[in-house]
Amino acid sequence: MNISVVIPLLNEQESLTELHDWIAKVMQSNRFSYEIIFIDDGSTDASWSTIMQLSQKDDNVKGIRFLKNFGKSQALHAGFAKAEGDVIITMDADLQDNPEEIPELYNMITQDKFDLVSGWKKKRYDSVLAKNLPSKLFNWAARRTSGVKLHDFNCGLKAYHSTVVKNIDVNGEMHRYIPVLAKNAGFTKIGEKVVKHQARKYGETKFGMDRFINGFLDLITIWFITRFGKRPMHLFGALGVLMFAIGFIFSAYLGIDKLFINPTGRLITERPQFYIALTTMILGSQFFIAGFLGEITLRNKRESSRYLIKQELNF
Ligand SMILES: Nc1nc2c(ncn2[C@@H]2O[C@H](COP(=O)(O)OP(=O)(O)O)[C@@H](O)[C@H]2O)c(=O)[nH]1
Ligand SMILES: [Mg+2]
Repeated sequence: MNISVVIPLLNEQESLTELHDWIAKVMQSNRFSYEIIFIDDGSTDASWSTIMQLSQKDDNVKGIRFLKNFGKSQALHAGFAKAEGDVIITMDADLQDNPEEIPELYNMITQDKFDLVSGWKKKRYDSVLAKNLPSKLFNWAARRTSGVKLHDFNCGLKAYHSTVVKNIDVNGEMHRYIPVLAKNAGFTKIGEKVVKHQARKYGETKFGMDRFINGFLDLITIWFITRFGKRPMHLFGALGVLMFAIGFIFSAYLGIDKLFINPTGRLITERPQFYIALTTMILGSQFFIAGFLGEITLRNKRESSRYLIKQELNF
């Protein structure tokens, strides 16, 4: 199969039929073999019954329905696990992403050998204050911390080689950072394509300002995991040793001073150095323990998730 279109959605009943017909038209005129996987993430409107109707009419339509709302990342994960195409395309269900982009994206993956191509909504049709400005800031921060040079991390329209989606683990709220996850897993040929964007036709946006706060927190997590996820002791151990050393120097100074230089001076507990020594030594040992625990947790992880094999010969 050429293409799997993976569409996570929440309460998009008005858009689904139109979206399906549009995708089907593009696929047929390009003679692609394809499937469309709708993942209904606990919609409370008629989205699921629409998907059922579509799947009765059209064998290429597949549906996954979650018991309740688990979030976009989980929906993508479920879709990726089931996808059978050589190229996986993700897109939003709200008709803001344009299916006409699919053939070009497909060529970029199959002919230009990109691992991943991300859409870039260069000209956006969303509100400036609520979406465009925060989004610029967000993308700038994401570029700086992750080293992945994309203009638009959040774009729902993306294309992947199937090995990419089968080998990355999208969880939590990490759907915004799939390119970063892919890069960390060793898929470095990451491209970008300017895509057409439409204003939302039906319904309303499901993501408010809180996405930017959560997004930034996720960014810190992903930065940390990228830098130290495989070697927590290098961060915590170093911090621990540094702290402990500071504390130790202060204690040594206090001890020598009290014993040999100035035995009749102030009580040790009355001196600020004592408290510095106390806190830094306690903090230092705790950092050290955090590093150890991190390392032990890592050792217990499943083997398969620690590295990915690109090729094997003669097995
Ligand atoms: N699976 C899943 N999809 C969601 C959820 N929230 C929004 N979506 C889908 O994600 C896509 C983008 O959402 P939208 O509200 O249009 O975000 P915007 O375009 O950034 O304003 C749409 O297809 C939504 O149906 C969710 O909680 N779970
Ligand atoms: Mg939208």
